[in-house]
Amino acid sequence: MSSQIVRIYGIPMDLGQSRRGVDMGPSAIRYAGLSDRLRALDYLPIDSGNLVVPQAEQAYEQYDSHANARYLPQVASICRDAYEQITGALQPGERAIFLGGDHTISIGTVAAVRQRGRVGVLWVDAHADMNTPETSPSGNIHGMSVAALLGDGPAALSEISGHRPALVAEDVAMIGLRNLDLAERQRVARSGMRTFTMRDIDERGLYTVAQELLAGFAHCDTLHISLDLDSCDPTFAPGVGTPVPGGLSYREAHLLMEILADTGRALTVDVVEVNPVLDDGNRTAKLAVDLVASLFGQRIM
Ligand SMILES: [Mn+2]
Repeated sequence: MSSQIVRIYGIPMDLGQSRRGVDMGPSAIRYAGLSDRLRALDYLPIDSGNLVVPQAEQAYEQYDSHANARYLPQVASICRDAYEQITGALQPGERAIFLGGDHTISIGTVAAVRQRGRVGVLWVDAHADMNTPETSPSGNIHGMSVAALLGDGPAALSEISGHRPALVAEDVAMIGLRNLDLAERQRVARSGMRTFTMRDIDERGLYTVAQELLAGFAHCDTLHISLDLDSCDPTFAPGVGTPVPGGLSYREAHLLMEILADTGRALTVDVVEVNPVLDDGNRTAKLAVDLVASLFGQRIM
């Protein structure tokens, strides 16, 4: 029996936020043994290398300080490249892993996987990434990704796939939330999307919350997991740009991935915001590899 293909794409984007080093995320995750782990699970990894992303120093020439969307033309262009490369290569039913880079990459990757049918998107994150340039306190686009996918904010971001919105609120859920701006809370509430905060997990437990979130994806063909490592507690995932205390425990994060794996429908995943410059001995990248292994079927027994 031939092994199932897993395509790997690195998108070393660091223009969507202000901490340097997240562009080294794809290398850190590869060094942590991603392909070997996939082979051990009997997959055939096919690594397409990294997309070309300009260094921030190069991109600074086109920096528009008035738009409150830092590096908007460059971020949009890279997301479009990612969208085109992924839609051109990914075959129906194939699995894929998209290595960030910051969470702006998902504007391209989610738009691409949404071409494969009704794909539910689970946003695993401490933050909602639901700002627009009008509401963002920082102008960092990594905090605008979901808003863009839902059709809000600059057209350069929201129309990557040629049709807007790339994603509808019924097809997305968020888990791990614990740090939202006021305007984001209002936008989340208006959108009607399903959210599962850390308080929900504290009160009802990860298992119950995971069953609820899966029930909400019953109408979807397959699932895409957008895994921001800042969803995990910074005590064991320190290598992220915007750590927030009180995150998913080690076992909660793995249990979520294991429950998603059991569905057999979680085919694609973003692994974003791993920053080896801020990390402690590459442990956040190693955690990322462990979580992907659980998502793709590694079991305790
Ligand atoms: Mn995020």
